[in-house]
Amino acid sequence: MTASAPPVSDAEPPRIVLSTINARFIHASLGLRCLLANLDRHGRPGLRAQTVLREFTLAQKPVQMAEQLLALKPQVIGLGVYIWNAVPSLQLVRLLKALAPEIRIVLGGPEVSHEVDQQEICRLADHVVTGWGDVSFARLCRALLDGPPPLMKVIAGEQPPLAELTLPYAEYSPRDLAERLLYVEASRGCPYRCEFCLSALDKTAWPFELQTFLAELGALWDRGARHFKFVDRTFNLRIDQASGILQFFLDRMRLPDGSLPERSEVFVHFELVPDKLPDELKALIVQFPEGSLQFEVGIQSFNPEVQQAISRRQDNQRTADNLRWLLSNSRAHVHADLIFGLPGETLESFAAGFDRLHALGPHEIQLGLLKRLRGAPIARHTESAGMVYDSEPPYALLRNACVDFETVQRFGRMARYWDLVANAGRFAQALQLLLAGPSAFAAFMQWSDWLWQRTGKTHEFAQEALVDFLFEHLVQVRQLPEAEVLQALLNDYLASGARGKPRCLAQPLQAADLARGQGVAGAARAERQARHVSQAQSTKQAVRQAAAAS
Ligand code: B12
Ligand code: SF4
Repeated sequence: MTASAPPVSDAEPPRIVLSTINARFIHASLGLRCLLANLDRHGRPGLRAQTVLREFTLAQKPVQMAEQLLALKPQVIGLGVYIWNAVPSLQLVRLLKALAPEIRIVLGGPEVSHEVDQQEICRLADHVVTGWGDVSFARLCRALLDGPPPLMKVIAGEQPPLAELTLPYAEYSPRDLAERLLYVEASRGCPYRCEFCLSALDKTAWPFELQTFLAELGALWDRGARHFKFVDRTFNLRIDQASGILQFFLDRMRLPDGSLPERSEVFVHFELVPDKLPDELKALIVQFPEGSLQFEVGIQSFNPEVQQAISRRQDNQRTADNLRWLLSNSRAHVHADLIFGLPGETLESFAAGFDRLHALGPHEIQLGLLKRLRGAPIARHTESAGMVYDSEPPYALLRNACVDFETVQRFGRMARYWDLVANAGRFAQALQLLLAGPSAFAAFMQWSDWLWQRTGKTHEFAQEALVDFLFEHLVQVRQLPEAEVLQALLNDYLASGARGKPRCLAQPLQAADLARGQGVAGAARAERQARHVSQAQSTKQAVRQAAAAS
């Protein structure tokens, strides 16, 4: 059910169902809400009221999705297809076509917007809308329901001036507002041409009219929304627009006396172009309270030759200066991305880039493996750079002329362990010991290779097991003083609030308990307080992590 339109009544089943499979429940589909919001305006009055939204997650089975969709007995099912749901979406469409071939299946979304004729899912569907769907889906539905029937199977999505679109934010339900990360967009497209990225095809960016957008944001705020992720590819492209948005949030966070709080329940996530941070933006950024602002800063590679090969324009010096500024002057959580496997990037040059980035001290470094997205211009390097990709989504690189399969696999494990040990933020002190030396990358790779040999797994590590493995590695392999290692692990473990019993910390934990002199009642009180604080923080923590996932 949505705030803007009444639900379809029991007596009158929906004629259209819009559906997609989100990565997780916390991610609400903005794309489908855009389609919903424009049905009346660009289809015909009354279409919105004949439509319902059904979102699934990757944890659900396609057969159950099919059951739920078919129970609605619609005439048209529109399905949003993305790289993360390409496989279950194909299974779902197969089931729907086998069970109810009379239902018109319309596909849309980035995964089916390119290489249409090479995809089984597109062959099975009745229609595929490529690119933007806001206007074209509405028109197609009108034609499917009222006639005359459309002649074309594949329809190039029309991109109207943004002012002609109805914004989708009233389509967020009260439950979306309370429990999910709200995606919002102040602009579409990107003027840059980084060849690994689908937005490279846009060639330019178009802003939504600022006051109209802020009015919608204000309405969301008034309904209680506090967690926002901007999907703008380049938030700081237009400084006047970015300033207006930052000012919007600052104004709403102010206390009655006009000051800003030290901490805030508000959470806003933006993607930044790293080499563009004028003073006007800095002056606003510094005012944001702790925990309220998160920036995703795409670095991808610090190697100028690689940047040139993939047409990425980036001033490395200015990027480093801006990151340093953000980390030392603002309270924003900074999350920086690197991509492994770009054409011309060797393990050594990637390591140098990682070390350079790590030295700047971002809160998180996201280590991604290159993927060949359908339609992305990087395909032009496939032969010349010896790129071999997995043929299954997400089409990850398997090897290229610079890195062999074994190295790619090593990197994949390292990235996974990096998430567990570094990005999870539970080993601040132990990480310093682990990464010490001339190259943080080499040090972490050594630990990663060791942990893989020792355990043969990359998942299902309890925190306590990681503590014991870190102890073993730091003392036996790195030969660090046992007392120093234990102290670091103990401090990290206590700070994390975990309550288990890592073997290596059995004695120190007992001693710490005694030293704190906590009686049974004191310990129980402390635990209750900890539980209370952690419940209050958990929603925001989940939102922060979901926003950082990319
Ligand atoms: C939010 C998001 C995610 C979320 C998931 C959200 C969810 N719902 O579950 C998370 C963070 C999990 C995620 C992960 C990844 N993502 Co992502 N993500 C996005 C992001 C930032 C926003 C999507 C959005 O809301 N856009 C705004 C809406 C308005 O646009 P839209 O969704 O494209 O919808 C329009 C059209 O596509 C179309 N449309 C959509 N659905 C339908 C349905 C029908 C019936 C019709 C007719 C039309 C239609 O009409 C809509 C309105 O015009 C986009 C970038 C971007 N700014 O779009 C990338 C993007 C979708 N992601 C991308 C990629 C590559 C990834 C990753 C592989 C990245 C990685 N880690 O390497 C992973 C997936 C990992 C995996 N396991 O496979 C690519 C898409 C590739 C693809 N073919 O799908 C994008 C486009 C980024 C890019 N520029 O390259 N992502
Ligand atoms: S990586 Fe970022 S800057 Fe480059 S084209 Fe994609 S969205 Fe634009």
